[in-house]
Amino acid sequence: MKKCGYVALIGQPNAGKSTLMNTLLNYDLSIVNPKVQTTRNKIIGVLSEDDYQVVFIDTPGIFEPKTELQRFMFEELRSSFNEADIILILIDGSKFNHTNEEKFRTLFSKELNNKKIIVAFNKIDIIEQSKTEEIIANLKSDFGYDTIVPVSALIKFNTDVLKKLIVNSLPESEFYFDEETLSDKPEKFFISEIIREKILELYAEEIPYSVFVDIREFKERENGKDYINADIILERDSQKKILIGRGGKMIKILGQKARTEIEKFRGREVYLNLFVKIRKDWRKDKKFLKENFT
Ligand SMILES: Nc1nc2c(ncn2[C@@H]2O[C@H](COP(=O)(O)OP(=O)(O)OP(=O)(O)O)[C@@H](O)[C@H]2O)c(=O)[nH]1
Ligand SMILES: [Mg+2]
Repeated sequence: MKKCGYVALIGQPNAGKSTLMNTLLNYDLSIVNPKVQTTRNKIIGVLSEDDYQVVFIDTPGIFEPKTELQRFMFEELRSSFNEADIILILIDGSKFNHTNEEKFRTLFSKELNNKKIIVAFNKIDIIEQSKTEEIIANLKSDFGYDTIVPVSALIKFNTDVLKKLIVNSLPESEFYFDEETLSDKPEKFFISEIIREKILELYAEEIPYSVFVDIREFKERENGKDYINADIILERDSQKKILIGRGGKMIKILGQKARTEIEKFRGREVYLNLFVKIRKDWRKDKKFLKENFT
């Protein structure tokens, strides 16, 4: 009998959930960035081998939602618990905080009840070994975790051991997805994420948080380059100025970087047109969020 199951990656913002999913998939599916709250949606990544299929769910690292957008992200996280056969809790060992971990356990005590839990203790490449051992011992005694695997998602250390453990814990089941399937999200979603990733890299502070990328047109053309029109939606006029830059310098760099990455992802050339628009305070706008996020 084959094995198949859903594995939700859950953890504090910046713990390395998306990095770990990409490492386990051996494919850069989910965007990664040093800024917190990079991931906004739950993103499924499917790993298929001959006799097993792991359906990872990357989730947003958000536990105390404040804006409407964050409430949406929190719902994405909460619903992932129900879908999961295994909860993979990711802890950023370099910033371990006992109080936060306790809050997380309390917040999701119901959802965690009766679930198979595996803990990945991440970023051990930048932690002293004695410190790692000390925190792991505390995690075992304070929270009753019995399976804790020290890893580095970034340098791919011990991640094979973690993968084996996950596979061993999968329920027996037929595959849920075709073996060629990588994700449940359409290509348009990943194109918008690539543009957002480049914005996260190029701009400081508030811009990445205030941006929403809408792929308005995506034409695949057999005898020519693919054609993509994307709206970059911001919250205020002042942000538009910054995004475009003096004489359009910044948006040109953004366009080039995004296009190169999209071409890598698509394996073919594309025309990419970017349009900057304002939708005042969209992060607080329930109607906008409903239309664009669900
Ligand atoms: N040194 C080190 N850095 C890591 C490791 N794993 C992830 N990072 C870095 O941590 C930062 C956050 O990684 P992400 O994968 O985006 O974290 P996340 O948990 O998905 O974050 P959110 O989506 O914002 O909740 C990035 O700069 C990664 O390169 C690791 O094992 N070691
Ligand atoms: Mg993430």
